Amino acid sequence: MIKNQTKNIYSNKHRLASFCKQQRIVLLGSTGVGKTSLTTRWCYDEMSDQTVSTIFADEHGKDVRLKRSNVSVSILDVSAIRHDDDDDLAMMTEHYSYIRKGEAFMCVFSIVDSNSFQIMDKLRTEIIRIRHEFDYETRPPPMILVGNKSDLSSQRTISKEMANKLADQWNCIYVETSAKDDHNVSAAFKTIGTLLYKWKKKMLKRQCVNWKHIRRNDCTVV
Ligand SMILES: Nc1nc2c(ncn2[C@@H]2O[C@H](COP(=O)(O)OP(=O)(O)OP(=O)(O)O)[C@@H](O)[C@H]2O)c(=O)[nH]1
Ligand SMILES: [Mg+2]
Repeated sequence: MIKNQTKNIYSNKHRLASFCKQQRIVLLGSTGVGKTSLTTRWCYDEMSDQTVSTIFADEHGKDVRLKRSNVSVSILDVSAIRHDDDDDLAMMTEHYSYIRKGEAFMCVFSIVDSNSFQIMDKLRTEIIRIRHEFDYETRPPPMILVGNKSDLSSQRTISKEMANKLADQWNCIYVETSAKDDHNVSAAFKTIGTLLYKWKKKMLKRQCVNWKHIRRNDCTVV
């Protein structure tokens, strides 16, 4: 029986190790901020000038090297989150399920669209609330703030200072990107991927401490 328990412990350990090598990153934000463009730029080095709003969500994948490991990243490019007349988030049922599916989040706004920036704080609060309801995790999930369309900086309405201030309040990183010029796009995905990788490793470590405890208890029984 003890042999079986030890076997289970090792197979769980193996499962969790592979769990670290699979990631699901979700992009969220208002319409037209460039969520799809960032995704296609990073995954396929392509970007379209046409505006075609995403319906529900599209999933894309890419294999990357992170922290000397091969990691398979799945990206969920989600349809726009709208705000209602009272400036609250008007989220659809699907958005809740995408947030439950996600492990790390890129909150994207456009530096030339103040409204898209205005919803960021409410969006983060919702993500944390939904994740907490889903898995009782008290820590906020890995998240970064992304200001896209940096190539249009002459028309910017959101300054770097404003965005950095919000990121400081969230205790997270702010990255300014341009899907059009391929500026900082890889950096943004690498940043969120690394955060998630470390986050999962920490989780794995916590789990290992529990296993050691179980194993010690097994020995006492013997
Ligand atoms: N100048 C500039 N335009 C961009 C950039 N990224 C996206 N766009 C343009 O902005 C428009 C909207 O881009 P999308 O990627 O479709 O935006 P989205 O956030 O996916 O929009 P929804 O699917 O409606 O939520 C398109 O016309 C893009 O060509 C950028 O970095 N710079
Ligand atoms: Mg889209």
